[in-house]
Amino acid sequence: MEKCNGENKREGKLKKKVAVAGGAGFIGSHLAKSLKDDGGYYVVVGDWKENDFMHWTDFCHQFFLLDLRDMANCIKLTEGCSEVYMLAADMGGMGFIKSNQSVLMFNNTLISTNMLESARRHLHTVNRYFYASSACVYNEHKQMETTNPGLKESDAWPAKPQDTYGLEKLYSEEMGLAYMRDFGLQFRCARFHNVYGPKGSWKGGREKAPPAFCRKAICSETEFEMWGDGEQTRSFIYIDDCVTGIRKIMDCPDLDVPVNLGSSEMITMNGFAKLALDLCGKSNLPIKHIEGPVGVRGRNSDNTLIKEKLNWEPKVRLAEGMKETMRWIKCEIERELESGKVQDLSRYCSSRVVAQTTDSLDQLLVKTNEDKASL
Ligand code: GKE
Repeated sequence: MEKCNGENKREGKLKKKVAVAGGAGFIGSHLAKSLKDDGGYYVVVGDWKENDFMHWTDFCHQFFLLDLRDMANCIKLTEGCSEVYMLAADMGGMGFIKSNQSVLMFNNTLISTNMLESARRHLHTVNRYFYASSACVYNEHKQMETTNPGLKESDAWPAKPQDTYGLEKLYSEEMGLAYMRDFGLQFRCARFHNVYGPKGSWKGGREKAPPAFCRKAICSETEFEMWGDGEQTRSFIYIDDCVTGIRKIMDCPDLDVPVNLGSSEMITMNGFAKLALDLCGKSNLPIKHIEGPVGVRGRNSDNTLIKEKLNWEPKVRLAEGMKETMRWIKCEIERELESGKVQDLSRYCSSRVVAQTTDSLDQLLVKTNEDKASL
């Protein structure tokens, strides 16, 4: 199904056409909006779902509701583009990636390989290709201590990612690098370290710790539920920094190896819960530790390479970014209360672990046949 705005189509002739795969997702939609607002780009987005918080005309000029597990759809999306940003993935936080390993591996392998090969077929127009990788590629043995000094890019090898989600990302990085060597595709790649901010998933099970902690801090009255002992550490990158970083990496003439895109401001999850509670004026609420998917013990971003190559690193402090995220999630919850969509906030005091189903696998041929009918 193609949705496009005629006026914007005319405008497209004067601009650089770029594709954002997964552009209706959290990071993709913010990136697409930044390119659109820039004024010099005609932004085409392809995704298998619409954005939950924005209308497509807010962030792109043309929107294709397409299943990117089918290569014909990827070829259509990338046609005539000079840049391709590949952010499409079936993904989520620890409540999702740990319990959905087979389905994520199947879906993401198809999307990543199809998108890359589609860009190769359009090499006469595609100058650069960006691939969104993840800190999940890193060897889990390098993440056993809470005092992680920062993961260097070389720490991904020898390979031993904790989950299949990270293994697929690492394989797709390598495939992009091989396409660059063999076919001359200009490949750029960033390893995202837990991106957060307004207009991202904050409920349902796919949400990562930052929105989950905001939601729980807003809704909890007696205790704050936490998976694990809370001593595990992470760093989080604010969405504006992430978008700035992607654009700088894409524009850099000689950054042709995967690079960390993350903050080096590391925090324990207990400290992070305290930050969220402080922002809600609930500093004294006790933390209740429960069983749950905890992931690696300690993770932080070493920013030596990005600083050397771009003379830049993410700037937004965690307290500042969380304030914005908290404000937005508060509004979402108030809207749900006013509309009667939710009456009892106690359901938001816990996080869900999403059980794996084969629904998306069973949908594959159905959806792609529907897409073909509309091509
Ligand atoms: N999501 C979530 N929700 N995490 C919680 C919760 C909760 O209610 N309570 C405690 N945690 C803990 C998790 O157990 C984990 O130890 C930590 O917060 C961070 O969880 P996360 O944000 O879901 O995900 P991770 O940083 O462990 O891993 C994510 O890393 C990214 C890359 O850095 C992955 O889920 C990937 O989605 C992603 O690529």
